[in-house]
Amino acid sequence: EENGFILIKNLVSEEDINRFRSEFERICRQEEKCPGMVVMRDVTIAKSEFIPNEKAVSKVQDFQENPALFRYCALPQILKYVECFTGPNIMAMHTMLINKPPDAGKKTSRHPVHQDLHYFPFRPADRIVCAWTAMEKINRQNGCLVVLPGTHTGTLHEHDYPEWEGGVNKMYYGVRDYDPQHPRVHLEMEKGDTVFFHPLLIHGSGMNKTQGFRKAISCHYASAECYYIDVKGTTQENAEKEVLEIAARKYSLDDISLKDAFAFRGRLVQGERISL
Ligand SMILES: O=C(O)CCC(=O)C(=O)O
Repeated sequence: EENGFILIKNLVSEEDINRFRSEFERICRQEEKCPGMVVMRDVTIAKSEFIPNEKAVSKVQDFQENPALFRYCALPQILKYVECFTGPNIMAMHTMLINKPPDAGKKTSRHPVHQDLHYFPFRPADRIVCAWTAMEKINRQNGCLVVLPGTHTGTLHEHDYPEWEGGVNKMYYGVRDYDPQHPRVHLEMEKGDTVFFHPLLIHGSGMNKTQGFRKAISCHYASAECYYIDVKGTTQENAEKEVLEIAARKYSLDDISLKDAFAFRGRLVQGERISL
């Protein structure tokens, strides 16, 4: 209520985290492919020669068709907290495994501060929550999450690509106008610790100054009673445009909306599928 986030220690078992890690490694080695899953590379390695290992992959997104990773989204101990925000009918709307690479010296491993609601064409915001679990010890050295407590009580801000000299990763929009003096909290976490946060909370993550690949797994949930909105004519239009360009390029889909993209990848994890 007050801060817009809550951190629960030791919520996901070592055994589960190790399973997610080995499945991620299989995906990197291209031993596992599944429909809809997006495998992304960091902007600094995107154009380099392809090496099929974890060094080439910065993020795996939309793993709803991969049972080993999607298991995370249905873990009962996670849903117990999620239900406090969504109520009993729960949809998993967006999934990610983030493999933040060692920074190549251009600071591109940072994630600019943003509000996740910028990407979502559904409401109300208070019925949406993100779960983000550390897959190893995560601290300021390897680029932990940084949050601006209390910002979830504000409105959705305009987002754009930050003008960073070294370049910015695809879809890493940053919030345009926020108070740089606002207090910040760095969320240092141990393997298995999980933070739940509001989609309006301004947050990002720092540079990875280590040689390791910092891993976290995450899912955005929404109440199945949420409703879709049309983002045309709103500040979210830039995100929609880019998602639709990708859909057209990758899947030759050219008459869809952001709503269709979410309706297609959303999966029920508890209760009844209602309007999402
Ligand atoms: O894991 C990270 O570094 C930040 C993830 C994040 O904020 C996001 O993808 O929205």
